[in-house]
Amino acid sequence: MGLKKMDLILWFIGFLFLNGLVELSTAANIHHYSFILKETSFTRLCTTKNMLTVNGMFPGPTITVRKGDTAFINVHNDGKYGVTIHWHGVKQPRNPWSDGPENITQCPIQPGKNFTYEVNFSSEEGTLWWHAHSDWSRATAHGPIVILPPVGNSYPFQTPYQEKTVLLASWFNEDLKQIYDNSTATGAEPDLADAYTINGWQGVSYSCSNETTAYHLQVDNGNTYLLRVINAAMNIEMFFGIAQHNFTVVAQDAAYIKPITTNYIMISPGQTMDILFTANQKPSYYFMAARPFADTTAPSNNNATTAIVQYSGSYTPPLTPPFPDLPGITDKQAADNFTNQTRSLANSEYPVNVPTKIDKSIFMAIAVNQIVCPGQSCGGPDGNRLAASLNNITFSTPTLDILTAYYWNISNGTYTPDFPSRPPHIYNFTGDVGNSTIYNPVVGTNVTKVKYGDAVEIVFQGTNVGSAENHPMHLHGFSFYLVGTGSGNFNATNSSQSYNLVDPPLVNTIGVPKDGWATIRFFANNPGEVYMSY
Ligand SMILES: *[C@@H]1O[C@H](CO)[C@@H](O)[C@H](O)[C@H]1NC(C)=O
Ligand SMILES: *[C@@H]1O[C@H](CO)[C@@H](O)[C@H](O)[C@H]1NC(C)=O
Ligand SMILES: *[C@@H]1O[C@H](CO)[C@@H](O)[C@H](O)[C@H]1NC(C)=O
Ligand SMILES: *[C@@H]1O[C@H](CO)[C@@H](O)[C@H](O)[C@H]1NC(C)=O
Ligand SMILES: *[C@@H]1O[C@H](CO)[C@@H](O)[C@H](O)[C@H]1NC(C)=O
Ligand SMILES: *[C@@H]1O[C@H](CO)[C@@H](O)[C@H](O)[C@H]1NC(C)=O
Ligand SMILES: *[C@@H]1O[C@H](CO)[C@@H](O)[C@H](O)[C@H]1NC(C)=O
Ligand SMILES: *[C@@H]1O[C@H](CO)[C@@H](O)[C@H](O)[C@H]1NC(C)=O
Ligand SMILES: *[C@@H]1O[C@H](CO)[C@@H](O)[C@H](O)[C@H]1NC(C)=O
Ligand SMILES: *[C@@H]1O[C@H](CO)[C@@H](O)[C@H](O)[C@H]1NC(C)=O
Ligand SMILES: *[C@@H]1O[C@H](CO)[C@@H](O)[C@H](O)[C@H]1NC(C)=O
Ligand SMILES: *[C@@H]1O[C@H](CO)[C@@H](O)[C@H](O)[C@H]1NC(C)=O
Ligand SMILES: [Cu+2]
Repeated sequence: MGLKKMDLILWFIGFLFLNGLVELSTAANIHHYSFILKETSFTRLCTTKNMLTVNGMFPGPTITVRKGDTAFINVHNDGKYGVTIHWHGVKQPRNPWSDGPENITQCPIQPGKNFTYEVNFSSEEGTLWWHAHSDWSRATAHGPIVILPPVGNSYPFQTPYQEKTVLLASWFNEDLKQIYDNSTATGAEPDLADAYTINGWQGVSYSCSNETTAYHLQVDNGNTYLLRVINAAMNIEMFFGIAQHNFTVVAQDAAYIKPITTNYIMISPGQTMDILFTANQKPSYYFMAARPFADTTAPSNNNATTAIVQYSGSYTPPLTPPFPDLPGITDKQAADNFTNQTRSLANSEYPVNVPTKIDKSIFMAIAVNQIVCPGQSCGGPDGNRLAASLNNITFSTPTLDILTAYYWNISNGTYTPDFPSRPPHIYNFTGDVGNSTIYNPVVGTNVTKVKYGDAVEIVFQGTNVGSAENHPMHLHGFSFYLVGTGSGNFNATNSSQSYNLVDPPLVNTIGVPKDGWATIRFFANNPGEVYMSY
C-alpha cells in the first residue's frame, strides 16, 4: 500500500494570502539541536544493513520543548543523497520555509551540506514527531517531539509518575532507497515490511527474536505513566494495547481530548496519542503489542510487534507473558468505535473554535488508479502502473520547490493554481465503480488557493477505485477539526446533519474510513503553503 498512499501525500497546496500579521507574544525559550544524517549499521531479524539515521539512533533523538518555544535544529547531511526533515504537526505560523517536504517548501539538503530549521511551536501541547521527508527516508530517520505545558502550568489530568515515548515503526531487511526506487520505476507495490518495531525493537515473536530483542518498559507497582504513542510505521494503521490493563487516552496530535478509557487504541500512520496507564496488576511481565488494522484486499504484513511491561520486585516471570486482547486485523467496527469516541476538551481553558459558516468548500474523491504502460509492462495490476489520485489528479513533484516558485512569482512550469474543488465526474464512489473510473488520471502539479482567514471545509470521499481501504490524510501547517465521518457516499443534506460542531477533535492526521467519508474544518490562518497528506 506504500506507493498508493505515497502518491496521496503529494497533492494540494493552498496558498494563503496574507492580509494582516498577527503578533504572538510568548515568553518562549530557545533550544538548539544538532542532527547528523548518516548511514548506520543495524541488525534485526538476523539481517545487518546500513540505513539512514539521525545521530546514529533508531528511533532518532527526542526534541523536548515547552508550548510556545522555538527550536533551532542544524541538520548536517553526511548521507549519500539529498534529504529534508519535516516537523509533523507543528503548525509553524508564518514560517513555511522550515516545514520540510522536498521540492514543496525546500530543495533537499545535499550530501556534505547543512541547513538550520527554525521550528516555531505555538498552540501545540502533547506529542508530535519529526521525520525525514524525501522518498522513504522517513522509515528510519524519525523521532519524537515532546511539548510540555508552559512553565507554571500543569496537565489537565493527574501528574504522571513518569513519561515514556512508545514509537511504532516498520523494519525492512532490504535497503529502503532501493525498495522505493524499484517501486517507482515499475509502478508496483513496494515490498512489505519484514517486522514492526516498538522503540526500535521488533519484540519476541519474529524470527531471530526473543526477550533481548524487545523493548522493556520498567514500571513500579501503583504508579501512573504517561505513554506518548507515535505511529511512525510506513502507511499502516495499528491497534495497540497492554495485556490485562486498561488505559486512558488524554490527548491526540498534541491537543487534549476528553478522557477515553479503553483497552485498545487504533492509531493511523502519522498520528500521536497520549495515554495514562497505571501499573495496578499483579507484579509480572505483560506484553504491550501493536499489529495492523488492515481491512482491505491490499497485502500487508500483519504480524504483531511486542514489548514487555516489566513490574519491579521479585517474582518469577511467566514463560510467556499474557498478550493484549486486540481487535482482529479486519475489525473495522472496533476501529470506528474507538475513533468515533474522540472529543475535544472544549472547556474554558481549552476552548474550540470550529467554523460554522463556510467560505471555501472542497470535495475530494480519493482513488487508487492505474496508468496503462503502452508497449511495455509495468509492475502493477495487469501490467499497469499504480497511481493514487485526488479528484482524478495524480500529483507530480516539481523540480523547483513550490514555495520558492510562488515567492518569486515564477510558477510557470512549476505548478498551476487550478486544483478542482469537485471531482470532474460524479459516480457511485463507494458502489460498483466500473472500470471507466480506473484508468489514466491526469498527472499534474495542481494547487488550490485559499484566502487568508477563510473558513475551509474539506470532505474526503473514499472510493472503491482500486482496493477500498482506510486512507490516512494529513495537513501541514494546520490542525483541523474532524467534524464528521460516515460510511458510503457523502450526501450534502443528510450527512452534514451528523456533524459534531460542539467538541470535535482537533487533529492533524485522520483516517478516511474505508468506503466512507470524513469532513474536516479549519480557518486558513497560517499564510504560506499548505501541503496535504500521506
Ligand atoms: C553549514 O553550512 C555553512 C555554509 O552553507 C557553513 O558555513 C557552515 O560551516 C556549516 N556548518 C556546519 C556545522 O557544518
Ligand atoms: C531493485 O531492483 C534491482 C534491479 O532489478 C534488483 O537487483 C534489486 O534486488 C532490487 N532491490 C529491492 C530492494 O527490491
Ligand atoms: C536472542 O536473540 C538474539 C538476536 O537474534 C541472539 O543474538 C541471542 O543469542 C538470542 N538469545 C537466546 C537466549 O536465544
Ligand atoms: C477494564 O475495563 C473493563 C470495562 O470497563 C472492565 O470490565 C475491566 O474489569 C477493566 N479491567 C481492568 C484490568 O481494570
Ligand atoms: C508472520 O509470522 C509467521 C511466523 O510466525 C511467518 O511465517 C510469516 O512469514 C510472517 N509474515 C510476514 C508477512 O512476515
Ligand atoms: C462498537 O460499539 C457498539 C456500541 O457501543 C457496540 O455495541 C459494539 O459491540 C462495539 N463493537 C466493537 C467491535 O467494539
Ligand atoms: C526535487 O528536485 C530535484 C531537482 O531540483 C530533483 O533532482 C529531485 O528528484 C526532486 N525530488 C522529487 C521527490 O521529485
Ligand atoms: C510559460 O512557459 C511556456 C513554456 O515554457 C512559455 O511558452 C510561456 O511564454 C510562459 N509564460 C509566461 C507567462 O511566462
Ligand atoms: C451505489 O452502490 C451501492 C453499493 O453497490 C448501492 O447500494 C447504491 O444503491 C448505489 N447508489 C446509487 C445511487 O446507484
Ligand atoms: C474493463 O474491464 C473489462 C472486464 O473486467 C476488461 O476486459 C477491460 O480490459 C477493462 N477495460 C480496460 C480499458 O482495461
Ligand atoms: C480522469 O481523467 C481522464 C483523462 O482526462 C479521463 O479520461 C477519465 O475519465 C477521468 N476519470 C474520472 C473518474 O474523472
Ligand atoms: C460515528 O458515529 C456517528 C454518530 O454516532 C455515526 O453517524 C457515524 O456513522 C460513525 N462513523 C463511522 C465511521 O462509523
Ligand atoms: Cu506533517
